[in-house]
Amino acid sequence: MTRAIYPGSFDPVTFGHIDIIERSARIVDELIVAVLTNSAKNPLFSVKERVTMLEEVVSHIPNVKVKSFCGLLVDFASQEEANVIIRGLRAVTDFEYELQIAQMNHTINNKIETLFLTTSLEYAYISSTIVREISSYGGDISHFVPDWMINKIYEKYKRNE
Ligand code: COD
Repeated sequence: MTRAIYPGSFDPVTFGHIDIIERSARIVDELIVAVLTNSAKNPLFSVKERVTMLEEVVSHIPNVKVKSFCGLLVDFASQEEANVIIRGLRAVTDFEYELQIAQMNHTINNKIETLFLTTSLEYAYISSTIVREISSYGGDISHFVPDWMINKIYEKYKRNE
């Protein structure tokens, strides 16, 4: 049985992430989408909010669970008895960063492999950073996130005004 972890910040989850989740859930037996809690970034959504949004997003996929983790990713993977880490690749810039992390994780625990899925063309340009930037100016984010998330994102900026 293959159990995989798809880790990330997911602040917020986008169509790019959802595409990677749906495609990797078809490849592995069990997928755990894992939200990092010890991020240095100043997040827009709390970890609890991100987990709740992800749970909504994956509710139609039976072999996917959502969890949060702190500490090292490889330690969390071992704890969950997962031997695969899924990552999405958009561009060469992603590749350089991802290669370094994958090699480092494999050095720390050589039982864990990183599997890269290339982004679908229609989502290649989407990032959580771009969604936060555009929504902070009240711009249209309907091409990047599910409809039910749009007001939740705008609300965050209204509260911060
Ligand atoms: N299309 C395809 N893939 C996408 C898209 C898109 N449009 N957008 C994002 N993705 C992919 C990203 O490339 C990434 O693979 C994944 O989705 C999650 O992206 P983010 O931005 O939400 O999450 P990251 O990259 O900030 O997550 C970083 C981790 C939390 C995984 C990393 O910091 C980590 O493992 N930290 C734990 C501590 C640790 O073990 N450190 C050692 C490794 S740095």
